[in-house]
Amino acid sequence: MELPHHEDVSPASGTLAPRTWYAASDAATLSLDGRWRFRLSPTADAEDETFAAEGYDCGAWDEIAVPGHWVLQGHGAPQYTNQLYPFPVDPPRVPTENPTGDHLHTFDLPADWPRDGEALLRFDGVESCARVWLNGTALGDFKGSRLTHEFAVGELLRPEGNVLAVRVHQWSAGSYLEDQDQWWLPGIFRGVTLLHRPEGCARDFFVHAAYDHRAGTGTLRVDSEVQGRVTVPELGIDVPTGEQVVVPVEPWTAETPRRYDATLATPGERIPLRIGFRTVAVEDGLITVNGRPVLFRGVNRHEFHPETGRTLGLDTMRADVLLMKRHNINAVRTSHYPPHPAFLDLCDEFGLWVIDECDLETHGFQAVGWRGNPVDDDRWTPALLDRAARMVERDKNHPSVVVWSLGNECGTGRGLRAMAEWVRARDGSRLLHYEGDRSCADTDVYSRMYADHAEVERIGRGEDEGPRERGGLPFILCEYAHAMGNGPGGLGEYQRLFETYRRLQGGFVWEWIDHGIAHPEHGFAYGGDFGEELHDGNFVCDGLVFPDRTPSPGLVEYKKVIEPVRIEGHGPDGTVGITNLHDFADLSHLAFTWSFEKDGRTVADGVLAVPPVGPGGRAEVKLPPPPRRDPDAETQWTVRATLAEDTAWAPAGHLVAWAQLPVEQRVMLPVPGGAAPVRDAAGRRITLGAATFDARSGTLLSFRDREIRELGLDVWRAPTDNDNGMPWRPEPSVAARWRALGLDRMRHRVDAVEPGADGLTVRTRVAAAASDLALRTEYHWVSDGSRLHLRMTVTPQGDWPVPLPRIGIRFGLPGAADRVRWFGGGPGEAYPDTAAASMTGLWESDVDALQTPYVRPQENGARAGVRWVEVGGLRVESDSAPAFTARRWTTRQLDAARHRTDLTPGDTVWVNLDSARHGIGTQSCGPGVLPRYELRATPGPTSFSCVFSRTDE
Ligand code: IPT
Repeated sequence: MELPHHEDVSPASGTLAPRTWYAASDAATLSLDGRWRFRLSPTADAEDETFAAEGYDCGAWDEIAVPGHWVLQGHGAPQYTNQLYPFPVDPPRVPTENPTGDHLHTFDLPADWPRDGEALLRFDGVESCARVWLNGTALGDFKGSRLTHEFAVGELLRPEGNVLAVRVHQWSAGSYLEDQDQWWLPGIFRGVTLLHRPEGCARDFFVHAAYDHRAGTGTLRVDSEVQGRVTVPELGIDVPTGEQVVVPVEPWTAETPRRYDATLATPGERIPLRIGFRTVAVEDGLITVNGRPVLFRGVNRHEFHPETGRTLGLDTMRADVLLMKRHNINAVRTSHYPPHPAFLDLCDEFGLWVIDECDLETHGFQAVGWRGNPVDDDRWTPALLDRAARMVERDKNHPSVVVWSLGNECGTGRGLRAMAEWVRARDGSRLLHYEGDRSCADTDVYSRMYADHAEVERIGRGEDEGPRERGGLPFILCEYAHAMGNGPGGLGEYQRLFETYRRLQGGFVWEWIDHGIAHPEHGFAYGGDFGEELHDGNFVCDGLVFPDRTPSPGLVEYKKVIEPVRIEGHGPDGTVGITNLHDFADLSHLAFTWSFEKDGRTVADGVLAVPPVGPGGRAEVKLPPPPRRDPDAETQWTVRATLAEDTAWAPAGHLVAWAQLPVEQRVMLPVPGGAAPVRDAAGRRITLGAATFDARSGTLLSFRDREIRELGLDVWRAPTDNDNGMPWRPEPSVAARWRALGLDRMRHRVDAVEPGADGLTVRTRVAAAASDLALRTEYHWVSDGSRLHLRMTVTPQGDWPVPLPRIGIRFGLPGAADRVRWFGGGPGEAYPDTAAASMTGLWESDVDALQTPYVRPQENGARAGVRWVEVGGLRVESDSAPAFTARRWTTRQLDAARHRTDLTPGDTVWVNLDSARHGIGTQSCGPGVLPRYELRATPGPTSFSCVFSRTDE
């Protein structure tokens, strides 16, 4: 049986050979983007092809925006799977149920459209395949969703009433090659353009621009299919194409993205070029650019917008690049397909190293033991080579692209080798990456994903086992630090390894953005919210920015961890070590300042003179003598490095790096005392100073007329995505073990309420049904009449087999409690292993702004290292620097919610003060919490104390 084109493994018919993507200065182009007519059918052959014929009446059809995905425009629904194919695995066949979108667009040529030359019709992205007709004539068909395809259409064009017809199937043989972890979103999702091509146009050209760091010279040669001249006025270059020229230049790097304006003039057109000179190599087992090893502080970027899916405007691409640059990120892996070409222009312009990845992933074959994997089946090799060629040819002239990646998660096979050989033969000036083949037979770098710290350290030391060829290769983590929900934890420890071992050249956090789809009921939707039969839930929301591109705490943490300048204090004499961690830039672009703070308030500040240390260099500078000592205050230095001048990506004053150097800690809080507990006549209440307790349960009821609810030990948190672990792993996650022990349903038994001369003691046993494990808790209350002091001691009973989520107190403040002020870590949330960016200071917020809007609700929003906090008229001080959260819902409600919109504020603000917390880790895909951040219940006991007073009297 002959298969229809969409089920055929062949990549395309009728399309032109791939070539570089560019805009010519004097060529006519006509964007065909806009409102198109649209008809959706349930199967590939429900409708015949007469719609493509001339004179077809599409009056009854709908309208749709092109570029766009029809499932985000009211036709059908998106579907999310991570690794599994959402259809039976029977390559290259696809299901009969195959949503098919017919598109029609009528257009006129502009009056000044040139009559000479040729015209091309260009599609920059169609998922998953297209068959195209112009004015009733079939042009051909193609697959390769995130790749550019062109047809020659000159002879078919007429001045007016051109009819473009495109049939798009959601599923095709190509879908087997596009099993990336993301929403399945069919449609013509990138632009459609008509390009005039004058006679004598360049068609394709290749800019070879290398940099010799020893000589300080650039070597330029532009190869062009059609002979022409290359001019670079600033460099005095004027040479024919194909001729090599060597001149002194400033090189391009991601830190110093220097480009030279140039022109390629062929007989038919003038093409503006922006040339960046740089040389990428592996030397002595290290990735070098321009002779220097580089460290990738990277992210994996999918193309995503919460309203338009993978259709991105230039403003969105720009927003991504600016956000990355402002957060010290210097590298992007275009996971897992070539991005819109305009994104690479931005990377060239602003400076980001790019791993450009081919549109290839066959992960779903893993579920069937890799049987039939297309990358190991010669029938598919032409399709693989087509994809490799379309990426390399389209993107070859971008200086930012330093590495080609064959694809992601395809297992291994001959097809990958064929791709590698083709890519190397075509472009020897870049490195080759593929993570899925541990032998590294075809790659220039040893790349892994989610390896834990200990293994990365072994690799760094060169102590890892493995094939010999791999031993000499540089190492990167192409994915690590899974940024799903609260986290990732453990970033700082990875960075320390990268900075310690030369072989470790950095990594790429997974991933840049949460793919939550804007939804009227759910806020942001994730897998399952569209009724998918098979889906992977919120695993699609694992980014450093929320769907609307607001930075998550994870991004703020990453910015701090990867800061390109390390500021360290050395002891009391006020010497500060400043290390320049840039690979190319010296420190002259930064301005350093110091401030001296007393209890969070700046009492003096000034400029810190730092020499323009070169890359890798270090300087020791001296802070001024500290202002007068004050034993009653906590004092510290804060040193900041900010941009000295405006840059293309941030204004002068933008904070790049900082550090705080503690000078003096405050002496311990005095424990008030004096008041004796008094039982009321009815024996129902006990008063202690200004506090009232329930005489039977020993529960604090009010303090200085402020009602307080349910104050007591709390050990539970609404599990984070990392607590919940990898859904596909057989061993139970830490959250599952917590629930099995009943930590989410602990009950408090009152064992004793003991008024005594020095205060009130309450003893409880906190335990869950069906378990003999318990936490014996003693509350000791004392008061001087106006302030109230609590000392809580928790002694575990039995052998607790899991770390506890938290140990602390929880209480409810009914009524108005909106403003929150604190002295401690801020402004954002921090957990034990995500606390690098937490800056000690005086902070203020309202309760709502304390919540971090993770797409799937979970533990969030804790502020760490709190010396005191004021909320709802209450002030709580502690010298054990607890963390606090304040919410208008309970932990139980937070735990039960699936979406943010499930959370409705109640009339009580629930406050937690934790003396100890379990870390976050990245076990949603990767290692769990490092041992030093685990909260071990056994051996105890632990104690915590704090002092309550009022703020509003
Ligand atoms: C890895 C994938 O490469 C990536 O696309 C994404 O799915 C990520 O995991 C998790 O979010 S593959 C995984 C099996 C390690």
